[in-house]
This record gives sequence, structure tokens and C-alpha cells, in this order.
Amino acid sequence: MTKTTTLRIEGMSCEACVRHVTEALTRLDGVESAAVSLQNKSAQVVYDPERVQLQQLLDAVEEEGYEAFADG
Ligand SMILES: [Cu+2]
Repeated sequence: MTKTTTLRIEGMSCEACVRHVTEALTRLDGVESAAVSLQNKSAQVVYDPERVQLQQLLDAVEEEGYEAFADG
């Protein structure tokens, strides 16, 4: 059973940032897809909550140097 959540991402300024955030999310075990929008400062993530937790999504984005918030 997958879950879809929208994260708010701060600090992205170009398409390379979008790629970094996308890769940080999709390389996590349990993340099915991540649709990152520079314009909306958001990432829509489809994940399996039995394999990866929301906090891990946030941590992965922050490790790349961006800020991530669970409030969409
Ligand atoms: Cu950039």
C-alpha cells in the first residue's frame, strides 16, 4: 500500500537542484516516485510507509543541502 505526500522544499534555484532533490528521494528504498517542482517548491512523493518513513524523506532532502517540510 503506497502513500502520496507533498513536501515543501526550500532552497532550489535551478533544474540541477530539482535533479538533486529528485535523486535524493528516489534512491531511498521504498520510494516509488518523486515529482519535484521548482516553481511550486514542492515534491510529490509516492512511497511505501512500511519501508520508508516521512522523516527519512525529509532527512534525505536536507542532506543534499535543501530544506524540506512535511506541510506541503
Ligand atoms: Cu540549482
